[in-house]
Amino acid sequence: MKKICLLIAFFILNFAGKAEDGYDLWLRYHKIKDQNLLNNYRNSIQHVFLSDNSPTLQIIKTELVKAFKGLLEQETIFHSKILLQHNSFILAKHSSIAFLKVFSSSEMLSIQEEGFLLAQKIIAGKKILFLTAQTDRGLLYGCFYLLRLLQTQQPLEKVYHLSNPKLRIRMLNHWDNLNRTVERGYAGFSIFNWHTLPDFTDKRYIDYARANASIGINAISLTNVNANALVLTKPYLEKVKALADIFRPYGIKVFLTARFSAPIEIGNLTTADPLNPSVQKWWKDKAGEIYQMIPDFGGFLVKANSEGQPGPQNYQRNHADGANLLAKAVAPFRGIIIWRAFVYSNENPEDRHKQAYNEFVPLDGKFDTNVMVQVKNGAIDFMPREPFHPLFGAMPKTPLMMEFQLTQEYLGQATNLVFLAPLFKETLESDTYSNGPGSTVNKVIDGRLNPAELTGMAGVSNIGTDINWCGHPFAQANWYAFGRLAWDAALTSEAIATEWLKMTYTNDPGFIISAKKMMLESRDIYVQFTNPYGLHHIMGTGHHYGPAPWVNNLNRPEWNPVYYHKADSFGIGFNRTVSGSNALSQYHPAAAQKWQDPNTCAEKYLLWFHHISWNYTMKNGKTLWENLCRSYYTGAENVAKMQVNWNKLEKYIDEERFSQVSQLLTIQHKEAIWWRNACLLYFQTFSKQEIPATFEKPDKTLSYYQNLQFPFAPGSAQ
Ligand code: GCW
Repeated sequence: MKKICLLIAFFILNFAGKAEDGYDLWLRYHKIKDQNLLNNYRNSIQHVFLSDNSPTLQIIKTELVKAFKGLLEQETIFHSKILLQHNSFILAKHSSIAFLKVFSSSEMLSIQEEGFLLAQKIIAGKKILFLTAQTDRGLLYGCFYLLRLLQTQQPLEKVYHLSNPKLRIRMLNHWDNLNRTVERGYAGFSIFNWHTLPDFTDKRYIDYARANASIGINAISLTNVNANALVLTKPYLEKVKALADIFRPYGIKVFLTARFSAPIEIGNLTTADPLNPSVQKWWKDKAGEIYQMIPDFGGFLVKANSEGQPGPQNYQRNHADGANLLAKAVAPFRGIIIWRAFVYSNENPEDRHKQAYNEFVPLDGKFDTNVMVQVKNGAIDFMPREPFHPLFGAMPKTPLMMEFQLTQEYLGQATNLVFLAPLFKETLESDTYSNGPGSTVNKVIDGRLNPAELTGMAGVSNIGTDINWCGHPFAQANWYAFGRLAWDAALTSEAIATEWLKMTYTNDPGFIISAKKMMLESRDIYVQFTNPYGLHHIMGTGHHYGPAPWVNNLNRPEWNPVYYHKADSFGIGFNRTVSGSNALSQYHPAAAQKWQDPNTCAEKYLLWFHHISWNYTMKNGKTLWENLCRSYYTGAENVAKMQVNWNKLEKYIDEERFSQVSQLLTIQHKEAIWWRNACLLYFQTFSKQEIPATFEKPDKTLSYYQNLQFPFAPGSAQ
């Protein structure tokens, strides 16, 4: 009995209150175990100078108290005067420490509005760690940078880090509806509780803002781009104001999605024609009303004339007319308009790949200066692998904002472990050749090629009410990676994975090496068992869950998977060369040239640009059919290997998150086999070739897979 009581006491002491449900994201402040490092940190930063005279500085103070208590198990001694007689940590805007003359004016000038400088200096034999910035926001970002150093156990000795974000707008786009469903959301309901706002402040709003600030995200669009005009009415604007007030001290601006027909729906007008003076006045008045409530309101994000959304083309006007209408309304308040280039029309028989370019390139130079055009990373739709969108590099007079998707609509949703940093990097590092070799997509968006006042990157959020925010524990890494890359796209996927793993799980190298390998390979593995060699858009209808390459009965041709893979008795793939849709002609000739010949085209894009015979000999000497089979089987085997490797990591981390990932990998493995069997059995009806005998035969029939139904799969559009 005594023994049992002791055991229970031991359990309570050690584990009580330490449930690892993932809620803390990467902001976990668990005690540092390395004693030397711990002593060193304790000694360096126990004394802190910080004047908490603004809401942001108070947030910094609260964060430091929490972090130092957790990481160092040490109370922080705050000082209201700068004391140089202790080792200490001084956080101050440059204007308040300039008299110390520790930094040169050129150093200070190189810190931009949101940047910071963290540097250790020895003054009179004492180690003084300075964090300085031009703004409180800069200090907040610097504070999270310092905490990251501690969490990832980096030395503070001689630290010198001057950092400025490379993009001005680093934004999450929520596709959250007012009824709290989330379009393409796989992590529960919307975290924005419109019913209890504005009077009830959910703690989640604060934790959400903290998490965003910790990775430099400074803008949020709260609502779905398939917009509901109601959010622009007074009662909803009061709720939006409540959120904006919470987010402001975290450096976050709020944007809303504007439904183009709002003047009709909530304004009693009979038209939304952008050239109509009453419509113009309506938007001006609406902007005035919003800015009176939310003086730093960011502006509007707009999806127009796309997938049934209203827009200027309903009135025979173009996208620039539409964007400029709104731009003029918010311009007096320094607001901006983010106008999406994701457009395609069912009346247009042209390859969907080409439609955005055709509509937008002629408008280059016609947008007001406070308009950005937001372009998805690829021309189709956030596919597991896409070549970069031909609009990048083709609109030199228009600031283009990158749109990535964090929510894994086409990448296994929340049941698959897929780390997206390699996908983001692949696009950002692609060469558009627009201004000669080396004109990467990244240089297009960060204004290095054509200087732009407005620069930005948006990520479609993967956040919901699930206790761990993102559904899959590793999906948090995609939110994290997005913020880090929006701040600095030069970071490597490996560096980001390492940081995230250390902060989220443990610094133990035994865990890091293996888990990192798994993350870095995961996107390629996903491509192998779903969309090899440039196949795309062959997923299930509506919910986009699982494979359905056979679907051919949807109203719009370009919604059908058969439109994209074009499998027939000859072969498979979409011919986008000059003998086909010629989408290749939209790329700079130097970029197009790399892809136009199937014999030299990178095999990862082969079926994206070419219709290829089943018997075509690929680089490894095997036929396309054999390689397709090999890819689907290898992909599924690789998921099995991920399972084995993950199971070896049990000893390093908490049972709760270990088991969640382990169970999800089991689902992922089943899904990989499903994709493999369904796709190969279906494509086999065209190739008329056997799956090589070395591979186990699918244990179900094609019709079994074709009959699977998922009426309640999450995330479907409403
Ligand atoms: O990927 C598609 C999604 C739609 C989405 C659309 C878009 C918000 O399936 O759900 O609508 O893209 O980006 O507008």
